[in-house]
Amino acid sequence: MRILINTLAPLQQWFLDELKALGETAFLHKLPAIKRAEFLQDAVLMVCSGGSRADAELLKKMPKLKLITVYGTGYDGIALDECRQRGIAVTNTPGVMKEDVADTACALLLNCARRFPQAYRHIKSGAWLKSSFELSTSLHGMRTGIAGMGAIGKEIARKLSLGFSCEIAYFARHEQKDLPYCFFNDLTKLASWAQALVLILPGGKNTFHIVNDEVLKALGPEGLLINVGRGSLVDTRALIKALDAHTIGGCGLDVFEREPCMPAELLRQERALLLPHVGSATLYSRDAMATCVLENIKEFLQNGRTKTLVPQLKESLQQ
Ligand code: 8YV
Repeated sequence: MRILINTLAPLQQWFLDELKALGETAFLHKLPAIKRAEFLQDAVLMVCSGGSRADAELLKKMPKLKLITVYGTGYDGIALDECRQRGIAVTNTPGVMKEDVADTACALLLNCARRFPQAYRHIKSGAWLKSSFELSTSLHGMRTGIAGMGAIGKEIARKLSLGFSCEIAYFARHEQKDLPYCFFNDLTKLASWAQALVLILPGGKNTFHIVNDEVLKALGPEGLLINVGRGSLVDTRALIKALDAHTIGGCGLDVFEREPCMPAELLRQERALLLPHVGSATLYSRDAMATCVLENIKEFLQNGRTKTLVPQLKESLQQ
């Protein structure tokens, strides 16, 4: 059996060994042109990562494909309509990375509010010999809006409310009545209320550039924007304009529109704290994700079912 590995993300060796024990594996980006068409023709399984693209054009070259397992939470790069039409199962790894991604969001927010990276540079540059570092903003008690209230969004809310006594409100497709937080069905209104806006919405056409000039203006000149969801959620040009004009207080970003590339204006922006998509990049989370991928593959091979089928395919695949 042939397994296509469609990711640039570093995979643990034990994970790769387990995949190799299941069949012949090949990385899409390493396949030589002479072998590519044949391998795609034969591949039955595909392992993707959260940021992988598996569009209809690629899937049409894979007539034997039966299962796509995503080594990650997001699957906005997968052509679900094509999968639904052909009965291709798609699984992801929901919830297994929630603690680490939530910790990343909290760390970005704490560092942006208290300006610890700038304070560190103040020492390193010798400036502390001449002056004290400026006063910053407390995270404690901060009005924090969370856009996206899935497993990770809930974990962010829990950590910020319990750990930093933040006042939490949220924006999502639907209100979740069991949550102890105020619900906003309008992101701009949430941004107006909030001192900080944390993004953990899924990517895709429905959320593309959902944070635009209007939302950034509503967040305001002291407002902080944190993004640990998808780079596509934010209109990057609008964000750069707001940072340069000081119409937003700062941002902490772990995801970007065209990873690993990004605009030079963002790189040199003193009030932008940037991380290279490391939210789930821990041994704990990545081992849990790999285990979930393998459980789905083995379950599928044994009885044609999966453990974590994405919700959009549950009806068509009747699982
Ligand atoms: C992935 C991500 O872990 O889970 C997601 O959707 O974007 C990341 O946290 C990364 O893409 C590796 O697969």
